[in-house]
Amino acid sequence: MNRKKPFFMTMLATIMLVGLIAGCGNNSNNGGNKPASGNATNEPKTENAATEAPPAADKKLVVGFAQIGAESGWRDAETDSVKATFGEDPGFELKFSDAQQKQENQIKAIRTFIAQKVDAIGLAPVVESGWETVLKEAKDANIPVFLLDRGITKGNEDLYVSFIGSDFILEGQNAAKWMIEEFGTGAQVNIVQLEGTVGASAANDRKKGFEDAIAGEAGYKIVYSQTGEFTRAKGKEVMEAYLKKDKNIQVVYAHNDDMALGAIQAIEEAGLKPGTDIKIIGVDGIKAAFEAIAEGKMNVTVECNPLLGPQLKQAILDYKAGATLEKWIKSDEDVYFGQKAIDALPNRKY
Ligand code: GYE
Repeated sequence: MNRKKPFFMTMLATIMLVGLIAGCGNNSNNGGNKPASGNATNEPKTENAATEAPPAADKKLVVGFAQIGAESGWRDAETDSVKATFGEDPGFELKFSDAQQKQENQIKAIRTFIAQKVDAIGLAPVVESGWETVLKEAKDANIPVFLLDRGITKGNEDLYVSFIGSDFILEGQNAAKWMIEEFGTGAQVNIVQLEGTVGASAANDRKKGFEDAIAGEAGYKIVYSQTGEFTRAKGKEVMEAYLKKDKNIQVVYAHNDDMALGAIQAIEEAGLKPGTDIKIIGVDGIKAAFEAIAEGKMNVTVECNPLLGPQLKQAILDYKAGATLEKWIKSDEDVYFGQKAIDALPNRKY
């Protein structure tokens, strides 16, 4: 950092001069001129900042992150990624809030961030709907909001800068694709679907992608579909209850790996062999799922990348530098099963 100072000071002086000539003192984020990224602290961002003296070159960017909770291995990995990314960068200060699965707590956290005049807000919305009022408040305070991992109800695109995360519909389709390739078209397959948190985009879209993909396959039937709230305990509980009534199922499709792992326990306790008697499909790609695949208890995991901290940081820097961002910054993902999963296990990062 110190070695870069003379260069940085020169850049700073240049930018201030350009700013004076252009007569701009406000962040228009118009995507026209794109100042070199990394000089983000020089951009007066909020109306408050614009009326004050320009921030010192070493002023930290304060980011508030309204996290959902700690319901799954995936979520823990995402939290770690965000904390590590901002914690390791002296240019940032992170304010982290854990909402314990409650939307009202996330709304409260956002209001606190607004009152603290943070420079940017990251939000992982627990459910899709009900964000208009609070996100409008952030917008009115000129604080950019970045959605991380889950989306909000369509039609509200003006309330956030970018959504950074996965294509959940595609994940559902990929889960179905694996299953149809495994059993073949025309097969008779009874499926139990373990859904994620009710109202979450990750649950709605993984359900939609999967169900649409099997719609033309008359033999593939979802015989039971119930929320397991994205947790291992609930996944196990739902599966246990169902197996008491009916054991004639060939597939469990779980909206995340934690629920799949819970279902595996329930299936074993019911005297059946998960992975063989009942094929197990999960989503996320957490290490524990790769281990279960290696042990033959699980069949496939559709990857969903939780390591979103670096992308969030980059998006904030780009935005502050005046760049126009993609509305949807997509993650790169794969599908793992069989030997491919076993080979990938040693290098899994979460
Ligand atoms: O799949 C699940 C988590 O929103 C993509 O939330 C995320 C989902 C993830 O709890 O494990």
